[in-house]
Amino acid sequence: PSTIHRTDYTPPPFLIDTIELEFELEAERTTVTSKMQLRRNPQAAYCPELQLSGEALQLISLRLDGVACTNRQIDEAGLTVYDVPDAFELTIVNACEPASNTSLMGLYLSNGHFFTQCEAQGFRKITYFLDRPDVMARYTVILRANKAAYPILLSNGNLIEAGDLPNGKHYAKWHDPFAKPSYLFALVAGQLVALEERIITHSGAQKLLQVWVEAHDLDKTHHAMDALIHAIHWDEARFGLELDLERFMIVAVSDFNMGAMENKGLNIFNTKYVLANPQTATDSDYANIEAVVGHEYFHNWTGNRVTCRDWFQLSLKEGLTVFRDQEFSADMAAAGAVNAAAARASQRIENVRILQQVQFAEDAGPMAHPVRPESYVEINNFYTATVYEKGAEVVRMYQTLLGRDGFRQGMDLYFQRHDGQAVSCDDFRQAMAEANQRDLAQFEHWYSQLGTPYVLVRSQYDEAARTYTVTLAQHYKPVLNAPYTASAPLLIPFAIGLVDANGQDLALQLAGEGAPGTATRVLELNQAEQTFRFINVQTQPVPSLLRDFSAPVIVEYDYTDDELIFLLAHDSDPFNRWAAGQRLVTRTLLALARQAERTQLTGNQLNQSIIDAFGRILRDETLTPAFREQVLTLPTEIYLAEQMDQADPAAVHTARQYLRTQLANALSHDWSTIYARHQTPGPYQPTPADMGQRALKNLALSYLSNSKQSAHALHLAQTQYDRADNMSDRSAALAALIHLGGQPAQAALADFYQRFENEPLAIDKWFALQATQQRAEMDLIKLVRTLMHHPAFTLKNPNRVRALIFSFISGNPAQFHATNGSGYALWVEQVLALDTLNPQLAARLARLLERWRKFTPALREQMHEALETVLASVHSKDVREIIDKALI
Ligand code: HT7
Ligand code: ZN
Repeated sequence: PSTIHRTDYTPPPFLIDTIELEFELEAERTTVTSKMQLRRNPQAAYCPELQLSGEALQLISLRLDGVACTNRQIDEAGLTVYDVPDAFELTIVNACEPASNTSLMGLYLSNGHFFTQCEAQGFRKITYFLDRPDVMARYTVILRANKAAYPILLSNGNLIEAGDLPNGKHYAKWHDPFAKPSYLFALVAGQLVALEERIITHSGAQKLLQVWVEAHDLDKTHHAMDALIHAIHWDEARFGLELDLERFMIVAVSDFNMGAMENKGLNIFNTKYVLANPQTATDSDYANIEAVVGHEYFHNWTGNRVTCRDWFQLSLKEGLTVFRDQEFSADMAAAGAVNAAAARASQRIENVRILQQVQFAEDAGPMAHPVRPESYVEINNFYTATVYEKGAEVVRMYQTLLGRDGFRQGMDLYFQRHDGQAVSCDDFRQAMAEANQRDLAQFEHWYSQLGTPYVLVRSQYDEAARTYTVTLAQHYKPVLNAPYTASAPLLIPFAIGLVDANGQDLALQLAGEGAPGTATRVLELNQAEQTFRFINVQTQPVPSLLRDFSAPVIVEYDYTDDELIFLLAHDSDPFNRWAAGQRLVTRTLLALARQAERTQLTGNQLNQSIIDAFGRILRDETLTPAFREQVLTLPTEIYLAEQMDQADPAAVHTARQYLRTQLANALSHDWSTIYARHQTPGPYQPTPADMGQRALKNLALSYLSNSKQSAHALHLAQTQYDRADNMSDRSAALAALIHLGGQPAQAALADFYQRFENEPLAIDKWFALQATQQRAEMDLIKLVRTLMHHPAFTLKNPNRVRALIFSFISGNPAQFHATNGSGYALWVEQVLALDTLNPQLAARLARLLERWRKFTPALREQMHEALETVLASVHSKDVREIIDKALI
């Protein structure tokens, strides 16, 4: 397979102004007629022939300006039409086979309904086309299908007409008034029902909102609808962006490769990010639904109205839209909270936790790439944490540097200039710069530099001069097998505070400034090394560095344990309070892991002051329950292994279990009190306050089930399981019961399965809870294999595969990395099984071994062998790219 390079971009030789599509929808063989108006692109080099992409299609006929055309050729990449005129009409009739399409790209079937997924390059599996985002056309779509089997026929835009046809068929005609790239095309046909709402937007226009689902799921659509309405109002208020279509539809589908898809006016969603009622969805599900509904809706402007010139610019829409959905979720949480700042901070902590855990590891491995990648083999492999999460941090830094108003002005200029266009990350940066009269040339490096930057901090207090000097130096660490250095220094907004001995923030004053200013200062680090001198500092402070995580970097500063305990207790920046706790606990866990590699961990090996510090947080009623839960949640085993020079999953597991048990026992009285006190009376409500209470209470249950008081924990878990009126409580109780083991666990698992047999998303939880259980005596590989033979398991449903196989590998690294290689054997089998079925999902699974060089020699060798085994039999370019890169 060939590598595509960013710098090879050339404009499309032809443009397509309009396309009329007609579908004869049949499961086995669907016929597509496409009539397109094409013309040569005046901006492009002359090209005599027209090359259209097409995959797995059968060409039935081709006419050019109404005349049958034979001057053409078909190969595995598509259709070439030779010697075409400057402007012409092309009519193509082709067929595709939805029923046998297991890739979930293009046109496919799920539960007997038709769906499409066209991003990034799925449209070419529907018909021959210039399937690239800078070719934007106006679509008119006619769908014809059997009326009884497919009573609902949907596509993008507005419904123009509908009616019956002979032979039990019917049709619907849709027109989308906005030119769009082919990746935003969608159709849905099936037996669906909708929850409907009508709203009036800012300009007074009435809009129809619909959430389409299978009939038995209608009671689970209200939260998604609420989220959609909130998102519409939020985008008007925060960015002045209004819904531009008469109707906006969301459709839920069970078989889906990702979370959701922002097709113009017809968003298609994984059921996991739409369906919720208190019985089947957890608090996290409710929060994720709000975030994903917001995300896809916000794409209507950032992605659809202004789209990407080429796929290297993916972060232009994804980074920006993730930033927007994060801001939306933070505003929503703050609006519903007693302590708005705390609610906002908890959201920020969750966002950063994912970045640090997933993106930092990606950036240090063989798939490391800049936010705007330089090359790819398969674009589906570049829907990554770097493009999404680091991309969102890059956008956030504009706001940190320019202020909220400045950022808004930049956004306004961006839309003013580029509405209806396909543009690049440079165009976005240019709009931000010009709207704020700032030179942001240096900021470009955030798009082109791969790897996580480190900021080394040195500080010096001069008691006589009452000055505190902070030196910031940016650098990179060579990563395994991919040594790289910075091309040039980045512009890093580095937020800092200085905390005095009483735990109070100092009003910061830099040398040369006439008066003290704010407690937090955003220093602009734009050189390799820079020194900042604060004056009028009366006593030696403790620095609070990178407040609110103002840049996606790793701070290196030699905090003592006591300083971290101090910041954990006093920092006014809640994010840094959490970060101090995480630094402390990570340090402790890594020391324990090193010890576990040499000897058994027995007795109490912990510094009592650390336990006391966490105990104080746990008991501090001035802190929100949500925040306390976050501070007392230990870093994951994957994150911890990543922090070791040589990842040793077994040692990490031992260390983490040891610390959990120590914290469980030392604070067992507090855990019991917390458990009793943080019940949520009244009916289930997914409010930030109730969610926080449930999170803390269920963390207490989890710690108690790891404590000596297992009989007490068993009683609490059993009672909670039986009485739960919501899935958060029921699944947390089930997790505790599984952990405690024995007959109660088996009985609860059987009950759960029976209760939710007809709720696939709940059954996913049933698989995931078993796959992620932390019981050393349990052979989980054996269990996973047994569960793979369960009648409810199928490789064809990505949610199910993620629930069982992905959850096991990421949630239980110690067992997956068993020294006998049984985990790797499972991985090889499943990557190869998925490789032909669903290459996109197979590649995601393949990535779970990409960090093999990081591991201890014995594991590394076996992982290497597993990668070579896959390479020998792989078919898809998706998986091949991952394995090739891992083995370089
Ligand atoms: N823009 C979408 C990305 C996407 C996707 C979605 C579903 C299936 C396959 C997909 N490939 C790419 C989702 C988003 O970021 O909003
Ligand atoms: Zn997106």
